[in-house]
Amino acid sequence: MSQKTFYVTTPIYYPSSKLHIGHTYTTVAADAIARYKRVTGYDVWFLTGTDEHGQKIQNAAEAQGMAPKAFLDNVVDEIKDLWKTMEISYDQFIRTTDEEHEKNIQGIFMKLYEKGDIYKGEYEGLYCTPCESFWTETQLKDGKCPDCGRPVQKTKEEAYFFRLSKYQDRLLKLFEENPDILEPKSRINEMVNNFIKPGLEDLCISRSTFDWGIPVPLDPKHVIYVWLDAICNYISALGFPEYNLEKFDRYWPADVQLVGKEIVRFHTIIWFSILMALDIPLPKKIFGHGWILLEGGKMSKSKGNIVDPVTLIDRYGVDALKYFLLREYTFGQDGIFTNEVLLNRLNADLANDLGNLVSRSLSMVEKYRGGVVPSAGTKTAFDDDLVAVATKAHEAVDQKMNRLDYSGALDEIWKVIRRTNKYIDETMPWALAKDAAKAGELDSVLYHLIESIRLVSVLIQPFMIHTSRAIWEQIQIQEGALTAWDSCKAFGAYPTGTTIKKGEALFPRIDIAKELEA
Ligand code: ME8
Repeated sequence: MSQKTFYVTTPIYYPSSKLHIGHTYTTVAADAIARYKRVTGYDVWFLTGTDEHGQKIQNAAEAQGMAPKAFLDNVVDEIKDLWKTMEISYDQFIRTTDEEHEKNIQGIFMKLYEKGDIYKGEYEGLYCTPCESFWTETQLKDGKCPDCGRPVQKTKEEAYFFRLSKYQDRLLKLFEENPDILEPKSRINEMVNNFIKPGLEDLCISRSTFDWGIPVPLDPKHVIYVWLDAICNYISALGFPEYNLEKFDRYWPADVQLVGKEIVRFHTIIWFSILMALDIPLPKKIFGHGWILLEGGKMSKSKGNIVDPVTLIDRYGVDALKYFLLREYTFGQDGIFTNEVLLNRLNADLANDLGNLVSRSLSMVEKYRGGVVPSAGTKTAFDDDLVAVATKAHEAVDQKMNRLDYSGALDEIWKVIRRTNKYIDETMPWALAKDAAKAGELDSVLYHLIESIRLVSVLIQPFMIHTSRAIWEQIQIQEGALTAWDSCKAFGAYPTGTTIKKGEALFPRIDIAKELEA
């Protein structure tokens, strides 16, 4: 039987400057689902990349006095370094300046043109460069771009258009018949009522007042509109329509495409219409997650109020940042970032719950059994409940992950961690150690602690692979059967007689008052 496939994508980010934690949020979420699907047996393709054409990038390069490509190479290297530091397990990093992508986009343009879905006309309207979006007078909010609130420029130029209006009825029908295609569901109403029902206008898909883009085939004084170029990356990366259709056939349609809520419009109305025009299947799901906001509003590079992931990683570690992003915020909703929220979450869940569990359990194995994990010995009154909680977690995690409820999935794992900590309080191994008659019970407690820790280390691997590996090193197991996802379904696989190797604290406690002063 051929292996099940899973294709997940992130938006391709603008490398106009450094990325902030908003971008890391989407990428960390994509990484977690990709890792989760891999450990549960799927052949995964995880695509990310950079959106490198358009006026905004050209302006950013000019502001630095650099040629666009040289400017981009530097920023893209930084982005790749960031993903490497964060152990982002992408399978492909697409740059829209890749030669293969440029050829594929021209191929897509020609297919749409030959179908009669592209025509030449004149564009007169308003343009928001930071969003690379076209607007009409009536769509503006207080005379400014309705998405970002910044000024728009009047543009008038000969241009090519895509017959978006032709797809209006099919889009309405699609959302009616297939509501699972866009989540959260509230975004469907927004698309239908705010954009589709009021009437879709044909989309301008070329620009001729600057030249940093992919030339329109047959008419190279025009460049292809950056959103058409960018949105098609998800199929061009798979080789559509020019190269390697084997890869396209294998992974398309995408299982889930993660995007921030502000670009759902592009990823449904425009993206779906283009796919309909190309006669290829639509992705199974677009998930438009919420924004991470600062107290003063949305993070934005131009406002300067960005939170730098590198600073957070340097101070607290990669897994702390990943955990925080996925645990703190409900994926479909907005949430506010503050240092207090971050530090309290790290101390409570990572230093206290997980870090302490590992460190005190391993200390007790060292102290009471010379570092050798005993076999389970004499059952205590609390063993059965611990085993029940620990072994049923994976099912709940599966359910939540399949709904992209990251926070819920982590909460299920933390139930095991908290239950295990409670087990220490209940069994009081320090008291058992004082009574020679209780040696069998102490053995049981120590074994149950280490086995519970193993289960937790397996369950957290989609989210915090670095920590999983650190735990595997400390409890001395190799990646393989003992770290396999299915090994969480039962208790007792940890090999007795193993000598553990206690290491440094996984998550040192943060002195919050001192940290906030710094
Ligand atoms: O829009 N909270 O690129 P971009 C949550 N190139 N997510 C955030 C965020 C925040 N505060 N800020 C950014 C573009 N993001 C286009 C995409 S795709 C064909 C082209 C994340 O660099 C979120 O995923 O502006 C958002 O949609 C994306 O970064 C925007 O990145």
